[in-house]
Order: sequence, then C-alpha cells, then structure tokens
Amino acid sequence: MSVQMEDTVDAVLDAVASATPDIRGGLVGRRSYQDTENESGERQLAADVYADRLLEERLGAIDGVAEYASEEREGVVDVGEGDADVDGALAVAVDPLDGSSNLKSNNAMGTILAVYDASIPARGRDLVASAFVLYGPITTMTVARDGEVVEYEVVDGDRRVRDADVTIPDDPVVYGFGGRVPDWHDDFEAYVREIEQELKLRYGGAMIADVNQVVEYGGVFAYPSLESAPDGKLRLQFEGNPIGHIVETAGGASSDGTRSLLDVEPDGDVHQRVPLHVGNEALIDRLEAALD
Ligand code: FDP
Repeated sequence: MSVQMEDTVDAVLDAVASATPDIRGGLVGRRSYQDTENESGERQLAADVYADRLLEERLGAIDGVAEYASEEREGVVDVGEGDADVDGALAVAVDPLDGSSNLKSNNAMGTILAVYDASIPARGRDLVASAFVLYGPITTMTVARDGEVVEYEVVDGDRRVRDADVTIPDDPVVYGFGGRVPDWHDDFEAYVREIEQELKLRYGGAMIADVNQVVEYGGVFAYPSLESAPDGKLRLQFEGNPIGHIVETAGGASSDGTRSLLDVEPDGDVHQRVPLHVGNEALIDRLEAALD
C-alpha cells in the first residue's frame, strides 16, 4: 500500500473511532422505527439513518476517500475527487448499526467498516482494512490491517490498544447460528446437531456481538442459506467481506458454504446477500464438508 493510502486508512479508522461517542450518544431517543425501509427491504430505525448520515459526513470529508456506500442507502455516493479503481483513492462501505433491531431491547450492536482499494461493489480480496465497533458495556474497535488484527478500547473517541495481536483460540468454546430452525436446510441442521454436542450456545442476534464472541473464545458463527432465502440475510459488501477479512486475519476461516467469503465474486448489486460462516478453521472445514 502506498504511503498516501496508509494515511487515508489511518484517517478513516480515526474518524470511525471518533464518531463512536456520537453514535452511541445518538441512540437515546432514536429507538423507534421510521416509515422508511433500507435497500434490503428492512424497516429503518431513526438511529440507523442518524448513524449513516454521520458516517457519510465524516468519512466523505477525508482526502483519499472517493466512494461511500452504506447498508442504509441505495447507491454508492461519490464523495471525493479520485477514482477508487485507478488512482490510489479508496472506497469505504459501512453497516452503520449492525444488529439495530437489538436497540429496542437495549442489547449489543455494532458498526462495520470495509475499506476497499477498488470501486464498490468490490471483492473481499480488494480490502486494505476492515474493522468493527462493538457497543457493549465497553466500546471496543477491532481492526484488521496489514495481516494483523488489533483490538482497541475506545474512550471519548480515542483508541487504546487492548490486544495487539488478536488470534482466535485453538480450542473452540461457543457457537451461534442465525435464522429460524425450520428454515434451515437439512445438511446445515445436521451440522448444527453435531456442533451443539461440542460447544456452548451464545447467540445475541447482532452479528458483530456474536462474531466477537467467536473471536474472543473460539467457535463458529453462521447466518446460513435458508429455505426461504438461499443467499441468507447478510450482505457481502458491508458484512461478509469485512467479517471474513477480520476472522481470517485473526487465524480463523470464512465461507459462503463452499469458498472463502473473500473469494465470492460481486454480482454488481451493492446489496448482494451471502451465506456467512466464520470461525475456527477446523469447524469451517467441517461445515463445508457437511454442505458438500
Ligand atoms: P439487524 O437486522 O438487527 O441489523 O445485519 C443484520 C442483522 O441484524 C445481524 O446483525 C444479525 O445477525 C441478523 O441480522 C439477525 O437477523 P434476524 O434476527 O432477523 O434473524
């Protein structure tokens, strides 16, 4: 990566960290649904729209950021002078509030960031950095970049290193699987029946919180292909690619059922969905064998 691109990534990560107190603080009073839906047909909370606008304003103002895309808006916004495909400018994709349906019950949620050295929709292999913020009892930010994953605690918008070398533990402990059980395919359900004999269920309904438990304790998280939704629920640009990148960089594996999430080809739709499975490599290998 060029020095100029490294500087842009630094600025993007700083901007996301410094936005976290505003996003967190802005949740109060924004827990109700609006009359609008996002591009994936999901009802939007006032908080989803608020966080999206805030991040567009902050990230779009950074020199070197050419494109902004968000799960909460239809198309890609050209925010800079450059071109993410040709001249060293970067494109950012965010899920401003992942798991925002947890806001009503005041459970954990997150923000996801993908920084691509390519125009969006981009391949996971075009990521130069990815990150997620977890709004738990503590605000933390986990960043994958240059082959390493670092976890920070974020206080007043400043990042303080908590773990400079995040690595998924070898002995897995937890699992969490999204979607309704009657909607699972039989081969996936057979896999789950094995896993639940070996690991402990930990599922909160916000992907970031559930994935973070897998990163912390080892295990497996999936939002799989469903009978009613063959591509699952989660989105490649905003969720599949960055989460696959973080988990793989932390020594784990990711899969859409047959290949790494980072090798899934974008089909041109910014809001393309993808079955998502991440965790310890041995568990993802078994999953791929079970779905074969
Ligand atoms: P949410 O709709 O609340 O934003 O990204 C979407 C997501 O949450 C994930 O965080 C979560 O894993 C999943 O959807 C949960 O969906 P369902 O409860 O609808 O199965």
